[in-house]
Amino acid sequence: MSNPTDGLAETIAELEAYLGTEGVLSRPQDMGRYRRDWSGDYEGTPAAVIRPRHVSEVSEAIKICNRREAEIVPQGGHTGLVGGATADRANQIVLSLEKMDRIRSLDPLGMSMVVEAGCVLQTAKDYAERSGCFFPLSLGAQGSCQIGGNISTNAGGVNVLRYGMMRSLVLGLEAVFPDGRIYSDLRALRKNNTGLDLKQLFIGTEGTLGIVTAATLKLYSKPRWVETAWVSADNIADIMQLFGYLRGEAGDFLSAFELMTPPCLDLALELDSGVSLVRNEVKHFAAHALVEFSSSGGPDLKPWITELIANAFEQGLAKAGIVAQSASHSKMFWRIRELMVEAQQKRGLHLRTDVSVPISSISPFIAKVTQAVEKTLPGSLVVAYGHVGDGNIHVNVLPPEDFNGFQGKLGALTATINEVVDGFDGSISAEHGIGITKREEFAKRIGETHLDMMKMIKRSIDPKNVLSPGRIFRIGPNSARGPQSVEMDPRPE
Ligand code: FAD
Ligand code: LAC
Ligand code: ZN
Repeated sequence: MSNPTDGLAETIAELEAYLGTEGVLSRPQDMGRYRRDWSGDYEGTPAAVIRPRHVSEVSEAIKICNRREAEIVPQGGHTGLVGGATADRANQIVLSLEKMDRIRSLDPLGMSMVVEAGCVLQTAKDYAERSGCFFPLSLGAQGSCQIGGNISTNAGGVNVLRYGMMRSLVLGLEAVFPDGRIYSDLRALRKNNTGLDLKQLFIGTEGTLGIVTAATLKLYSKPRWVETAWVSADNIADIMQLFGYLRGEAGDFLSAFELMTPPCLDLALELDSGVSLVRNEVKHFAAHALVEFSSSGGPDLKPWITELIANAFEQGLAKAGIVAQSASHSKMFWRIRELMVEAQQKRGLHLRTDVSVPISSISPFIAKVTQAVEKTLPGSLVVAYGHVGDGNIHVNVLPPEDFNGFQGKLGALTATINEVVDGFDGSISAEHGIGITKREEFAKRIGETHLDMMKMIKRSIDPKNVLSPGRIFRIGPNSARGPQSVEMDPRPE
């Protein structure tokens, strides 16, 4: 068995000869943003960063790495929250997709667009909009994350309720297998039942089975009417009743339903004092929902939505509420949602989780998990929020003030939260994936058959375990290259 660092310099030299010096960065001082992720929780200097410009270059580069058994970690916008895109060993080569960022085509009648993996999500969304269409994936990181990263993590976001996760937005895919073979089926077919749907191998598998290089994305009609409302209630149970009511009445017009709890507003205020306008009006309430309704045609939604919200007041489900009266008003609501995430990042080390439970269990789940966390670490702050219309809650934990031992508590807090999730038959990862962070907790829960099958697929596609090694699960002693030599400490999500 070869030593993983044997021949690394030769590998990099061969990559340089093929990709040119522009295509290969090997000096640590040139690697800033490739070394450190958005959260700042993950940092690792790779042996090199390669930046292919074309699928053929990706293919050739992978062949070189595979032949020499050099480990590759694909990287998009580096906004993933489970440590998957950061080199965790010094011998790894980061493969950045950023130079493959073209929008190849858009078909307004077929409602599809072909986009390269390195295209930033916001750029793809803007392009679709300029063409009179709509690409619905929407998340706080959309200004930085890339289509390839969204596909590899099967990203969710705030409009899943109406449009589904990334998996349901991918019609076709181009990707490179670990042996360098190119899989290309970018046909924009809505129906195609011809055997194994190979593109699914690459969606949500976090770069472990191949590198996504381009995709045909499903577009929708551009929303013509978008109404946004902020609704506050006495408790989370009422907010969930409100969800049931609005979903029943508004059906498909309901495009987002986000829960926020009081700490979320306080956090947003830390970054923007303008937010106090909203906060002061609603600060006495224990639960808030940011609700969006949209339609691509038909009559103006506002009178109807205003009536629905008024009915919710009459039923006692809402205690304070504002239907946005202008685009800037609605922007302010969404800004609170974004700022509260940013403010947590600025606070430094904290625990991020990304769990789901059945929608009907959300209220008791949040009550129970909050109690359990407070018992595990008295004085900590639970920040519960998220896409409750999909049963997906981020139960984050901020350390008590002036507390220095938080790193040492992360394992216990994660275990506490996940145990409560288990009690509700939930999932420990609803949208961010497993990466490295959740690997051990995932391993505790996965069934033997499921794990065996995943390993079998990984071994048959990547027998040398060169691609994204150690992400999602470890390949054990049966692997061609033996067990991984470095054990990672679980880090915060
Ligand atoms: P990266 O972080 O670069 O990579 C993520 C994983 O995919 C890694 O394992 C990497 O190796 C692999 N990968 C990347 N590109 C490729 C490729 N081309 N081929 C193969 N593998 C690849 N997620 C949600 O689901 N919903 C949210 O609402 C949401 N909100 C967020 C808000 C903020 C502020 C932040 C920072 C993150 C949020 N996320 C959310 C996390 C989310 O997973 C990412 O933002 C996004 O999908 C990752 O894209 P990326 O390009 O940054 O990928
Ligand atoms: C969110 C991300 C963190 O929903 O998933 O804010
Ligand atoms: Zn989320």
